Amino acid sequence: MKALLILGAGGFGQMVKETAAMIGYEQVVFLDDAAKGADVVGKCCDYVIKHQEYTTAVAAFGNNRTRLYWTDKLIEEGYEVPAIVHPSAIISPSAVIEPGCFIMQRAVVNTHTHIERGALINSGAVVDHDSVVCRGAHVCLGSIVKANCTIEEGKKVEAGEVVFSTRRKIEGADSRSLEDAVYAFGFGTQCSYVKPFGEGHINETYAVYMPDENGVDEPLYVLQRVNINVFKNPAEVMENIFGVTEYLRDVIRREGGNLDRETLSYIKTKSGDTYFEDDEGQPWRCLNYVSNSVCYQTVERPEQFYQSARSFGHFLKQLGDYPAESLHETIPQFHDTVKRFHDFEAAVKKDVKNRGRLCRPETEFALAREEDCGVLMKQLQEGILPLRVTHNDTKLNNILFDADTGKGLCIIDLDTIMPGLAANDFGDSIRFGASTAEEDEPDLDKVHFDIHLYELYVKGYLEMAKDVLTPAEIESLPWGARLMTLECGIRFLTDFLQGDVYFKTAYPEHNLVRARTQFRLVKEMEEQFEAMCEIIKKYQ
Ligand code: GN1
Ligand code: MG
Repeated sequence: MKALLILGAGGFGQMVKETAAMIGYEQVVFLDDAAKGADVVGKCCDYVIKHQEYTTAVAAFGNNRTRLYWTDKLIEEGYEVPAIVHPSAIISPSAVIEPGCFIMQRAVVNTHTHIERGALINSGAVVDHDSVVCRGAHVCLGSIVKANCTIEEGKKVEAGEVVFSTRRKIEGADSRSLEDAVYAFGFGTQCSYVKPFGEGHINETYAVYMPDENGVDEPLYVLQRVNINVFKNPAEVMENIFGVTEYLRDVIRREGGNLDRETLSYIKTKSGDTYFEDDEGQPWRCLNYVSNSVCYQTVERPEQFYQSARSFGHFLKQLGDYPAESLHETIPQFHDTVKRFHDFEAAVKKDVKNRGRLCRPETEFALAREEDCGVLMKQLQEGILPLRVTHNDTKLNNILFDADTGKGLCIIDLDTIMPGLAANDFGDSIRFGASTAEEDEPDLDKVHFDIHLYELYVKGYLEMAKDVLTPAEIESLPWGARLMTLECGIRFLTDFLQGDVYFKTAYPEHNLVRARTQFRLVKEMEEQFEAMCEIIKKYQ
């Protein structure tokens, strides 16, 4: 006969007795120091001697400390101490229920919860997923313990009370905004730490580390605070990005490619928004970290540059049929070189920081090239060049390479995807990658335009994009290189004059140093322009 010895014959003990009968105990008796009755077979201290008669016992006291004390005594004595679960309670198969617990009528114990020994989940209470109810705690009638909570040992959650999870401190999340963002995207419980990541000049980027199946911390997501000085309408930026990346997924699926690695994949907040706005009104977004990939600041091996050309050419092709008119212009007139020139002129005139005197030769260099600035804009206005879906920031460091194969893998930094000129995307790649030095190399003797790298890029780019581009577009490519480099130099110099309000800088002349490298490249491209055009013809 299945028998149960219950310590405590008070009101709660009686509830446990009824429940025990419902779950198959044929004989139920009590030990109690005060209560009398036919089913009270002794005092609590008789539990040792009663072990000869009964093998199974529980401690059913409403008082938390007493219940836990006697539960431990029974376990120590060698009793089998079951958890008593009412048949109407709903327990997730993944929940862990330790010995000596009581889960009463219509309680709900949800996924991945842990109910430690001697805890009591009373009638109608809910313990939501991933919560822990520690030893001897009592979750009272009709109360709610929300997801990811910990109810401390011996604590009582009052009837009808609602418990919200408290946050744990996340290493590396030094600002409130970053911590809020980690929680907004639902990483609060699993995140091990966050760490600054990437080399962009505009946004603030962090990698989010979490344990993998083996418990080793790996970067799994990327969190980015979008710079609203630059991107005034983050909702539109994100609409573009979701539209394009989801479209690319379909293209990659059709191509038989790897959906997780060949395009970025963005994640919505827990409330389903494309980005999270922190208390300061700053937008945060989240994307998948592309594993086993590398990013280069300069061309280390020519092959890399060739691969990047193929990737950007391929990107243009993949988005060939994307409805360009559905894209928002996230930064109006972004590569309108004529407008950039006028902004520069205005900055020279105002000279708000009195820095004009520090950059006379550079200013002269730019002012002498007003006419050049209009070359491609004019062809666009005349309908000679078409608008396409372009990336508009095709630096080498906006591509991830596969760490094993060295092949171009994934185009990143999609904030400026807008309708634009193919020549500008081509040109921006040349500006950054066909240089022998980094964008901010202070020693100009090291900065040269490398026409061999240029040729390699032309080859790779046209291999992929030749059939899509019109003859006029192909012919416009060398101008794209000159003008994107000139434009970028003008932008750096403008920002220098305005007091470094746009690009992130590490020291006061940083933008001036950057402008100088760009103008050095422009000068060398001008000197070799004929050869640049000949190379295009060779691969056309
Ligand atoms: C900026 O964010 P990042 O570093 O990839 C800039 C580009 C410039 C580039 C110069 C939105 O790109 O236009 O060419 O710096 N992006 C924006 O390195 O202005
Ligand atoms: Mg970037």
